[in-house]
Amino acid sequence: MKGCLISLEGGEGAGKSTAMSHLAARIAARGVELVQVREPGGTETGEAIRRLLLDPASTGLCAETELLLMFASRAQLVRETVMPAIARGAVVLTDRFTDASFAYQGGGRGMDAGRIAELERWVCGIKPDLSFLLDLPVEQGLARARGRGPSDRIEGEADTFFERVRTAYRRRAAEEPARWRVIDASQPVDAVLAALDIALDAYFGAAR
Ligand code: Z5A
Repeated sequence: MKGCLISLEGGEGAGKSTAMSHLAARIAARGVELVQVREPGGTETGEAIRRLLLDPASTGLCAETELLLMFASRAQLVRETVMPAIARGAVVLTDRFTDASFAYQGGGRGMDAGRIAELERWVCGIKPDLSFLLDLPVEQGLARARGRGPSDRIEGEADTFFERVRTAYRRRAAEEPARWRVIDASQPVDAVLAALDIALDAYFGAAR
């Protein structure tokens, strides 16, 4: 099988942590090389950028700086890890990718989508082959996420910010239905994982 990039996206409290572990186990069980990464982060440089981005003490970051730091982390990850792994035939599973910039910085912060698309072409150069969107009402997701402990800098945003993030994610999924699988993340965990299995099996079945 050819190497590929699979991304997992969703708003706050969507259940990405559980879904990531499950997807990783299912992919590895197919006997392929699995490379698991996260954004922002995933490299030494990227993890340093992540700390800066998520630290609630980073109060003065303007939207442009936030966007460029997301792409700085991504540039490093793509060159250091993602491209080499795909080239040797691995499946790369990432916890968020460029769609998160369209959703959070584009939808949430109101930054121009055309500018983000330019960065995507220039800095990144690749798109996921398959993207999962764990979708659920913002209120339900925030109730789950806020039960987890102190918020990071972005989690501390207002509910209206996360409504815009959700709208942007859903719009992207509707615009590219061949790439996206939208999963109803308001369901019990078992039902979410079963829906992921069906979509993943169908993808690998078709790619074989
Ligand atoms: N960001 C950005 O702005 N721009 C970008 O380009 C990129 C990222 C790449 C990264 O934070 C932040 O960076 C993120 C977007 C922004 N901002 N925020 N806010 P992160 O990676 O540390 O965190 P996260 O991505 O927001 O979420 P997470 O912690 O990895 O996962 P989650 O989906 O929010 O939730 P969870 O921890 O998996 O689950 C939350 C709780 O719900 C937990 O107690 C679970 O047990 C429970 N849960 C999970 N599933 C269920 C179901 N089905 N039913 C009931 N309860 C459940």
